[in-house]
Amino acid sequence: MRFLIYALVFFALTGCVATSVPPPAAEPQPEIEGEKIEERVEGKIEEKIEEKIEGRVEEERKEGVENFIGEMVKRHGFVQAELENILGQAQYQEGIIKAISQPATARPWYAYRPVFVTPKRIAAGVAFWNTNTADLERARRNFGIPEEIIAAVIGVETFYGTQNGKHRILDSLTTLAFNYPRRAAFFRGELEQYLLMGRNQQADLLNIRGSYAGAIGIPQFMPSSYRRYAVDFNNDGKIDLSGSAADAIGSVANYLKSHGWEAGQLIAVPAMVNGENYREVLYSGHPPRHTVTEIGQWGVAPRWHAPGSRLATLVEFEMKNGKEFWLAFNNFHVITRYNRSVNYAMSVLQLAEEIRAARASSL
Ligand SMILES: [Ca+2]
Repeated sequence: MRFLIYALVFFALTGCVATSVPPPAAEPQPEIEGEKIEERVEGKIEEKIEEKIEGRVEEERKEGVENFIGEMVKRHGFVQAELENILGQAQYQEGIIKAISQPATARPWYAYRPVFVTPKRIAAGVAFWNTNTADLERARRNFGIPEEIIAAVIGVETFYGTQNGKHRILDSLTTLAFNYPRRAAFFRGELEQYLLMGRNQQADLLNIRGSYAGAIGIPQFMPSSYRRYAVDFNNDGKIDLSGSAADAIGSVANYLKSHGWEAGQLIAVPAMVNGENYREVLYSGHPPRHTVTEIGQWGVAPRWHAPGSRLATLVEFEMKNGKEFWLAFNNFHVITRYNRSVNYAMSVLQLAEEIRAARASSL
């Protein structure tokens, strides 16, 4: 694109010189003149290019929205005029495209941990637990998820509901569904779920806010997860993940339980490795397949006690000087269903342990 702009500027300038600028006098043209022309021409061309891009964005969007509405009417019996009204109020947000297009730089663990496991986040986690003791305890009893894990997930996601995201979900989802071809299918699916969520739960689709990627409320649920796993945990007849800490707590617990959490089981323990064969059993995003005893064949051993018959996998974390290894069990894998990164899962685990320890010593 930049090359194109320069090429156009070059041609435009030569055009100008040939038609309107008088032939060079004996004295050289003051430098400023040339710069001014260049700036003017460049500005105009950039404006034109911007207009063209804007036009294309609108065209793309119009076509996408029309098709989408047609599908929704056919598939779910929505009223066309109602969808036209809602989607007509959605606003394209350039910033959302910019945010999602940024290359995901996977931060190494030694740089990731200090962002999420901080004294502030630990203290706020203790406060969150103390404020919501009864709901957290009920969630543990009903779903088998420890209080500190639920608190830590919410702590990492939104700093306990204080940073739920400022984007209108309708703007996020429509921008990504209709102006981000790379993941259009995924975000059209989420937009579909969002509309169904609005219909079934009478949610105010125009005003729900969340992340630029469409994650909603205190636990940052995408609309598909909202519909499948969110629960009305305070029994007031509606699910409100933006305003109700109780609903958020019950929903996080239900999400983890539904993804296979095993109550009372280990999450991960530090491990040591011997030789290079350990690479064969490194975590690859699948549930653990080998027992702790079997994994010993690849030179891997737990540093803390772990039952030999438990299924485990090996996770490595990048430290400033070398690597740190952990044997991770099914429950660790379940946390990665919330967010696919092992750094994420480990930060939830370590924040949880810090919250539990800090709370215990404060009681
Ligand atoms: Ca509720």
